[in-house]
Amino acid sequence: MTSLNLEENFQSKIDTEIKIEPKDWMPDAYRKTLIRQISQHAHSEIVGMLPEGNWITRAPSLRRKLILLAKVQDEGGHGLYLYSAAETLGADRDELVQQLLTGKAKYSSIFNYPTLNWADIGAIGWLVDGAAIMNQVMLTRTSYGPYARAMVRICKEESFHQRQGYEIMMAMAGGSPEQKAMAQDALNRWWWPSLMMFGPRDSESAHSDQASKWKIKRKSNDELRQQFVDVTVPQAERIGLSVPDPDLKWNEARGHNDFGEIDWDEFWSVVKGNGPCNRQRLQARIKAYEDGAWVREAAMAHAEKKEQRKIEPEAAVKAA
Ligand code: FAQ
Repeated sequence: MTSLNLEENFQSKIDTEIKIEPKDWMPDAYRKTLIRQISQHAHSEIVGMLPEGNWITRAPSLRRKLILLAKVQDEGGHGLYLYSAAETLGADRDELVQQLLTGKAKYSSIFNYPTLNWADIGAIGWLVDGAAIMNQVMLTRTSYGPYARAMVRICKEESFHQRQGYEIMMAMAGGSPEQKAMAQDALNRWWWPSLMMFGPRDSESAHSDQASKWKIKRKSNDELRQQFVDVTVPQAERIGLSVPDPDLKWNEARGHNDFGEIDWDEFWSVVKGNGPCNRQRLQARIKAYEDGAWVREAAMAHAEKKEQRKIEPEAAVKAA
């Protein structure tokens, strides 16, 4: 087939909802876009373990500690799935990790904000996982098979995460006046960064048009952001908290909430590495990578030994 035919065949599969699988022909740019997005997503899950991991030792009860431990572990698992999905496209996992550690690769802006107290753990589950699900439910229908399938399980787990966060907020909002004030303060601090998770406005989004044609994205950044606002506002009202946006107002004609302008200077500053915790997050990942060197070396030595045993079973037994 000529490259034109290959391209037409590829696009017609996408148009007729046939998933693209690892061994199928795909344009280089499709492969590159997916590796970029999936690896950024993987990095987000791994860096996303840090703000909450910080509170495992300080959870207010054994029950809360167990739940948080399980949640943070789930995020690590999501990262591993996603690195594997990127590998099916020919990406090298070590290279992807190096891109994160050297600051070359992006990860979600949200994880560069600090967790100041326990209410922040509730706010992260409710808002950050809530926003993540909104985006990831769409990705269960993305055109690349391995990414879409990974998202199905990830969404089930994220849904548990969102509920545990909302439950923390519900308990605090229904607690003492001090606890309610902590919950409100956490909502105030996490609301706008959560809206930023959906990315720049559609008019500023460099990748959206092409990603929509390839059905990598099925809803735009602004559509998902609006959906998140519409779902979350009544949840806040139900527990007696108020969303920190004076421009927030139900618009009967649109059938959606109108909401205020995001501080896009803050968004780009965080994306470019200058948020409150960017340096701290990268340092934590670099330290974890360096501290884990012996584990990688031991695993490699073990794998080599096993391989050797397969090739020369007797020599290997003697050597042992
Ligand atoms: N932060 O043209 P677009 C989670 C970058 S998982 C940093 O609109 P695109 C689970 C973008 O990469 C959260 N950078 O890009 C959890 C691009 O840069 P590039 C992560 C951002 O790809 C919960 C440039 O701006 N989820 O939270 C951000 O079409 C709790 C132009 O933007 C995913 O990664 C941002 N917020 O749309 C874990 C989902 N937004 O590459 C622990 C998969 C945009 O040109 C605890 N990703 N940028 O240098 C996606 O759906 C898409 O990549 C978007 C961005 C929607 C994020």
